[in-house]
Amino acid sequence: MSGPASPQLDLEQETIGAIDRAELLLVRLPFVAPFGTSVQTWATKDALLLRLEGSGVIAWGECVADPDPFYSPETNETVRSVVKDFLLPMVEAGHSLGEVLRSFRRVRGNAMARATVENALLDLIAKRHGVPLHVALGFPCRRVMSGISIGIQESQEALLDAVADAVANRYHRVKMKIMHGKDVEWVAVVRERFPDLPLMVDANGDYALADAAHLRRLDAFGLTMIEQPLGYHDIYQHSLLQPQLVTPLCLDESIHDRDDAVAAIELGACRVINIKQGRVGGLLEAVAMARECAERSVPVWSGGMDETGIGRAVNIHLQTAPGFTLPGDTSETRRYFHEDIVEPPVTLDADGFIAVPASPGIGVAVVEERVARLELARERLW
Ligand code: OSB
Ligand code: MG
Repeated sequence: MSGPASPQLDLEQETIGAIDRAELLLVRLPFVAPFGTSVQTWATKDALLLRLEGSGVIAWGECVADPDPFYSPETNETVRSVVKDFLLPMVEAGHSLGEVLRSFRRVRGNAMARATVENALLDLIAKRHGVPLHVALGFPCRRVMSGISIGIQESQEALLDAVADAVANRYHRVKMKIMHGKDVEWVAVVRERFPDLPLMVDANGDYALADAAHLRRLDAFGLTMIEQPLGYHDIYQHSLLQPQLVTPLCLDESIHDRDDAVAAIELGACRVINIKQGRVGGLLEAVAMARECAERSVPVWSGGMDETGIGRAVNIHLQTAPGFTLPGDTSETRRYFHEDIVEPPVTLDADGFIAVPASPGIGVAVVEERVARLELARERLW
């Protein structure tokens, strides 16, 4: 939404207001095709959703955790427990958002749990003001770049087909997952067929520093970056690997907050950062992290966690913030789900861009009848 300049909200000062009902729901959406990484293959998206209802507004927060701790130590079950027993009890109607988020700092780690609640509160506040999230955050609308994350494939032919499809749909860049045994040769065949494609790889921590010579072979392919080659919470060893490579490193799993991002940059552990709002504790930390990175001339992009339309919309609003200068992992809904729980689905325009939803809050409508059909569990907390 562009139009006349909207009065910028002072989000910190916004009071939470009455919440009449709070529920946690677990929904299961089958993926169009299983999504494989070096750490796990997921056949369904099991999303934990926080639904808040207050003063005639319904707000949603989507947790980006998985049922398992294979990408992140947090799981849907740990998030459920932390939201229910610690975070939601800190949300008081008379408090400001700033006060609530300050009390959340007492909860160590558990960033995905904090993000679930924070994002739902931001949706609530934005909807109460009748403005889309990006306006509530203070950012003008801009079209968002698209990017696709192609999972580990059974064969090089299947990989080439998937890349060809992404190119035909005008995605701005392609990321392919790699792992031991499916790396250098697999990148080589893609690069040979698509010499000019902006291409990157993501290893999800499958390598060790001892693999440096092997990883150096990737320098031949002009990749835009190599994402998280080493351990899932390492920064130091990445700082030893980066000088051995021409290709920029990008950190994902290792970065939990602004301090991690600054440490990684200052130590030379990476030259790009993947910001997943869920992994870093919510939209506001993600925006602040992007600003810190921009001040250090480090480009960032918005990662994805195969979110339903709720989290996908949040990621799109996030990319209106300064610093998001690279295409992220935001791709069309139809690549993940035959039927999503929101309308409308994310689509690409003729130039491969994504429009920012213009309706209040997350800006997409949750179809509650579909949620009810797909739900595995529902628990009323308030
Ligand atoms: O490492 O970025 C990752 C999905 C699940 C867990 C980890 C990752 C991913 C993706 C998919 O790469 C991003 C997306 O398409 O949403
Ligand atoms: Mg990643």
